[in-house]
Amino acid sequence: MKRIEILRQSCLDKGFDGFLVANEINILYFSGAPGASCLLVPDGGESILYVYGVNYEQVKAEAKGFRVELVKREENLMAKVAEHVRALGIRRLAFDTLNVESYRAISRKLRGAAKLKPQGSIVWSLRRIKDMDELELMRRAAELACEGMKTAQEVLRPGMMEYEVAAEIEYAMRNKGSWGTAFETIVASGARSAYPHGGCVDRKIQAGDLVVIDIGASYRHYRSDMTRTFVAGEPSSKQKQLYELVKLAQEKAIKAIKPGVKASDVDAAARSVIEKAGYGENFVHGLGHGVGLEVHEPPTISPQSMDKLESGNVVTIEPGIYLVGFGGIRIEDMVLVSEFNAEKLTDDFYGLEA
Ligand SMILES: [Mn+2]
Repeated sequence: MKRIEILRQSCLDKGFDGFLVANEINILYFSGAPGASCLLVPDGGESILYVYGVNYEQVKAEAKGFRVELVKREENLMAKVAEHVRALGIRRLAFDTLNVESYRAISRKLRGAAKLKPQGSIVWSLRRIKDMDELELMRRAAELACEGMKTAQEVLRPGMMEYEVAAEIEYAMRNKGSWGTAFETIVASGARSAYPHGGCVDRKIQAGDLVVIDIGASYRHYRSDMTRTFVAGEPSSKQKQLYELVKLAQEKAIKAIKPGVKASDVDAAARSVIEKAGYGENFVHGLGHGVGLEVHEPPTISPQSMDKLESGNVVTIEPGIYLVGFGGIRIEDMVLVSEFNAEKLTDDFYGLEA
């Protein structure tokens, strides 16, 4: 399997002869199947997936090209892994993340046979660059979010409850093939739209309300993330003016994207537009984040970010302005950083008026 081979090469380059993958999303990334509890990748030969009984048959059916080890209820997972590390002669074992308990358990069982070192960045250097297979799934997840958003625009009207709008969105995404939502759907209306994580409650949407809708689909474990802001009814001139400002900030940021650019510079491209208009204090979050198997993953696009954008990154660009008591406006698209430009994976449509 290609990803495993890249991991092996990265290990070799850094002087490791084995990698223990313990984070469940990382295991999914390498094995293609959810449900295993650990993945041991030696420098040659078969990689081993460790699976408890509850997921054993599913992993055996879905993960191709692995040795699948059943972990029995009375067995200790880390003791079993340590036994194999010793048997395979692994001396320098890198790992992604282990909780304190697991780290202590495996160290105790290894009794010095192998040195353990955290190297989560090796996995992230792979996961942040999406391969062709991943991009296909991410495009699909993005399309499904667009389907949900189109539905939101069609159904939204004063008098609806926030949860009713969410139900229509989720039904539409599911009905088109989404495996689930990428996260809890946000439909935040009126003054609640000023809360970036306003969720979705039993509030009746009023005429003239700003409604921030932040949704994501999931397709074959890949996620999408997209936000639009609507007004139920006629938008006011202040609502329109703020909307145009956020839209301009997003456009400036997307134009600033190219391989090698500092993520903090992309953030600044959007933030400066909002600051100049006097709303700098009201843009209360970073500009964006990577998306993939998780809805928030590296790279991070914020003023403090040390990341650089690279070809193959999929990131969100989501400026916002939030005025307590008045409401909020956010526009979020998923963007693929490619060799020459930034490609939007979510549809290029805007809908202030519902
Ligand atoms: Mn987001």
